[in-house]
Order: sequence, then structure tokens, then C-alpha cells
Amino acid sequence: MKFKRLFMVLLLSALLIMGLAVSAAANPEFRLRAGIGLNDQSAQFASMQYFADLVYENSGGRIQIDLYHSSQLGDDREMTEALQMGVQDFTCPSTAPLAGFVSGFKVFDLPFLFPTEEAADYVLDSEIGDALLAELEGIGLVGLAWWENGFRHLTNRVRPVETPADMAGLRVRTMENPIHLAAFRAMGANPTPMAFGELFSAMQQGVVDGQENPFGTIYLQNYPEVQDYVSDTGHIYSPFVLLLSQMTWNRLPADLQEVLVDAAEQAKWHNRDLNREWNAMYAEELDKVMNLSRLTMEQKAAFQEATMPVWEQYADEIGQDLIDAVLVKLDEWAAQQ
Ligand code: KDG
Repeated sequence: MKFKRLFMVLLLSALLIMGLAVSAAANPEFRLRAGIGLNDQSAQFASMQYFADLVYENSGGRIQIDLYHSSQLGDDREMTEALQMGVQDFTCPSTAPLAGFVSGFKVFDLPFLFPTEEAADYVLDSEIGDALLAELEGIGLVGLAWWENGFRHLTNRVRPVETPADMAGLRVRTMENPIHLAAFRAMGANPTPMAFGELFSAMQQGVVDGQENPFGTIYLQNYPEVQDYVSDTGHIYSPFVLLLSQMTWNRLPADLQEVLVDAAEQAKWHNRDLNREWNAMYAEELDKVMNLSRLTMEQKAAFQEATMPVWEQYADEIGQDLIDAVLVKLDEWAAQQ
């Protein structure tokens, strides 16, 4: 009889604990929304999912992050403004469309600034990157981490592009950023700024001849359906910045704030590794379905030379001190190779 009673107590306790666990899963303390522009096949979406899973697990189910892709919640600038208003919690835009929010972000738009992804990591993860993230605090945003979009490459539907002369007159979509526009004008193109969500249909309708993005984006957003030529120009390295609304941050207790910070840092390295692996893999896939021009060092140097005037044109707007600090940091990185 005694054993039977003990068994019943243990059984009821187990059922109670399971019931509490299920109710927590069904009713998280904080249900947050995260939006991106890329689709759900992208390394960025996979990294956001990795981040959301880490947060859910490490918060003991107290924070659930619902993910929205393919610009469902708006374009980069609209989603960033939604964070400032507290009506969305996370987004992860390229820095280029945020140049109007944090002027210093424009330094990353200087053509051919970073020689490799590792050099970019060294600068972004230094006091320079920390200081730029800190500037977000004054405008209702929390910069949780620098993630990676990657080196950007040109596609078009008109001709192979291997020299700046080949770029003449091409109507190229760029991100909404003055330095990107200036760089493509300097290379001889006729650039049009446009939100990411409008790009595929603009190419499909012939509104633009081409665009520029990392290899993974080009492949996974199905651009080969409307583009014939790709050139590995690598003209700009594009960071992503994982953003949180300051209003959301302020609603969270300190222990959950720490969960977000730790998960963002862990997911940063997962994102960079995955993004590099996928960009390399999709370059090979693009070679099978598009006319891929792999530029020589000399051919890339011609594009770099054509865009150098853009550095001087925007030095005052970006701040020569910031540019010099990045160049010193890059020399520091190079000396360690
Ligand atoms: O999810 C990120 C996109 O919204 C965008 O930033 C991607 O590089 C991009 C572009 O060309 O707009």
C-alpha cells in the first residue's frame, strides 16, 4: 500500500512538471518578432533561426522569437524605423541602407576597403566596430552583433563585364546609399537605388539591367532566372548588423538581456562560417547556370582604380579620422598574416 501511494505521488509530480513545461512553451513571457529581407533559404535566415533557438533554450522558454523573411515586415529602412518605434523587435539589415541612421556606417561602403572576410572581422570586432554599434544607442536601437552579408558581385542581362568599359550604360540597381551610387557611376554604370524587396520584379520587367549582391543571395533569390552574366567583382564587403529595438531591450530583465547578448555573439560566428561556406558553394552553382567571369587581379585593379575618386569625394562626410583608423587597423591585421 505504501509503495502504491509513493508511486502515485511521483507520477502526479511528474505530470505536474510536464504540465508546467508545456504551458511555458505555449505561453512564453516574451514573444518577439524578427524580420529580414532575404528569403528563408538564405544563410541569414538560418543564422536567425540558430539565434532564436539559442535564445529560447537559454531563456528556459521565456523568450520566443518569431521569424519573418522576404521583406514580409518591410524593407531594411522600414524595419529599422519599426524598431525605433517599438513595433518590431529585431532586424538584420546591410549597413548600407542605414547610412542615414549612423553616418559612420558609410565607411563600409568605400569600394575595395576590405581585402578579405577575415580582415573585415578584425575591424568589425575591434574598438572601431564597438564604437559604431554604440552610436545606435542614441537613436532607439541596440546593435547586438556584426554579422556577414559578404563580398558583393555584379550580375546583368546584357553582356559579360570584365572591364569598367563593359559597365558603360548598364542600369544597375544598388542599395539606397550615396556611396554605392557614386561607385557605380565611377565604374561607368547608370545606377538606380532600390529596396531589396523590389529588385527581382525590377529585373524581370527590365526596369534595371543588373544588380550586385553576394553569390548566395544571387543564387537563392533566383536571380539566374532573370540575369545571364555574373562577374566576381567583389567591389564592396557588406556587413549585416543584428539590431534590437531599445524599447524591447528596456522591457527585458537583466538576465534575459544577457541571454540575448550571449546568443548574438555565438550566432555571429555561426553566421560568418555558414555564410562563407555557402557563398563559396553557390559561386560554383552559379558557374553552372550563368556566364561567370572570374576576373584576374589586374582586371579587379582596374575597377578599384576607377572607384578611388569616391574615397576622396566622401572622406569629409564619413570622417577622415574614421577612415584612417580603419586603415591602421587593416595594416595591423596585415602585419599578423
Ligand atoms: O535581409 C537583408 C536584405 O534586406 C538586404 O540588406 C540585402 O544586400 C542586400 C541588398 O542588396 O539590399
